[in-house]
Amino acid sequence: MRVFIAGIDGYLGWPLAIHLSAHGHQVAGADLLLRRQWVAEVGGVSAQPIASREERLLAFEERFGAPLDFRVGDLTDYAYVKDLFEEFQPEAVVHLGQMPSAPYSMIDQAHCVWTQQNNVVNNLNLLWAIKEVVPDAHLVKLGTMGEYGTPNVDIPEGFFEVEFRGRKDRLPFPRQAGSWYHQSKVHDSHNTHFASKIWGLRATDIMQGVVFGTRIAEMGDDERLRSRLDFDQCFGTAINRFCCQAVIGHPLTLFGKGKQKRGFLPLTDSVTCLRLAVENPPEPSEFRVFNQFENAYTVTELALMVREVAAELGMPVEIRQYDNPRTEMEEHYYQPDRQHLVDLGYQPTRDIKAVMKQMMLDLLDYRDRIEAHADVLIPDIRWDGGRKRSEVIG
Ligand code: USQ
Repeated sequence: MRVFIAGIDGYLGWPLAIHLSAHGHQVAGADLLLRRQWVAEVGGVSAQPIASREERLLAFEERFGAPLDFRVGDLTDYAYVKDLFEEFQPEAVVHLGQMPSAPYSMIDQAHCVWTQQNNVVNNLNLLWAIKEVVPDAHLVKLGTMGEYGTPNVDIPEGFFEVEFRGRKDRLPFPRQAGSWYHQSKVHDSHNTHFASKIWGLRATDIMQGVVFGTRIAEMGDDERLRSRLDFDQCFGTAINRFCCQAVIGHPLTLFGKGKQKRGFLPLTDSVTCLRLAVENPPEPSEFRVFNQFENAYTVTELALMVREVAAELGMPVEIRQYDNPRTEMEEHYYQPDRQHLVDLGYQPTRDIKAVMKQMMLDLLDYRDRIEAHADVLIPDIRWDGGRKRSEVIG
């Protein structure tokens, strides 16, 4: 299948390009390489060094025997997107090309507005380009489990049956996002649903949990094919940060009580699920929602697992509570469904400690790099728009 990846240079986009190519799909993609800039802007660095675009393309061609069509360009420029689609004629479009960090979107007015402008506009451009150029193509849109927030009831996959004043309907499940970034994804869900209704578009909205991992099997041992792995307060997510902290003996940073519960999944599960969505398109006019995660864990459960695996590798590490820079519930009910992908053949990786072990073994080679940037491990971006470094509270 001809698959276009918007955001092909990112944490998910690059591994997905490799995974889809290894499964015989013809891949093309675009990226403005902004992730590299954002991480530098917040003082971070990828723990495992990532190759330049040119080196990645060389390594890709050596591995797959054919070049990868990876362009540098801005998805908020509609003429650019339309031209690309006219040339490539995608059958599926996977949209991963957005600003993905909650803290980054909370820095100040400029970062909030930029995040929403970039994310909402580029999704609208992809929707319009599909409508005008390849109306039968399927949009696989990366959203987030964070769109739902943490309601005190079970979370279905996008829709639920409601009975109100004696009448029944199937309605979108409420979205109660927790950051300006997560809100941008809520706007995208609404816009994508609307486009699918009025234009008959095929769309899958992926509510993905927090991804972790340093590699997928198809990367082999070629370091130029490796994914990035961030650990700063904006682009480093919980398990990735904990593994980086463990290898340098820095305390694992639980925010607040540490009883926040989220869905998590290994990088390899993420690319597998995206491929399953691509290979099993919905009908025209169908807007379907997949909740995509391996399992739900509290951050304390994850920190305990990371500590246990680190100890097995001879690296003792403490777990500490820091005052929470975010406004979020620190203890709550959390029971999301996750059936649609399983129905398509998703078999979740069960041994996530084995993934953590692989991550720490990979990261051990880059201890010095992580240590040299250790100050980015303590958050200071506050949800009230201020800046204050978190302190140890327990
Ligand atoms: N947390 C800690 N310690 C840390 C880092 C995070 O306790 O050092 C806590 C946070 O307070 C939060 C939870 O872990 O309660 C998850 O935070 P995160 O930074 O791992 O992930 P989040 O900000 O929610 O965002 C990430 C990705 C985003 C994606 C989202 C999926 O950056 O692109 O949409 O995960 S989800 O969380 O399901 O919304």
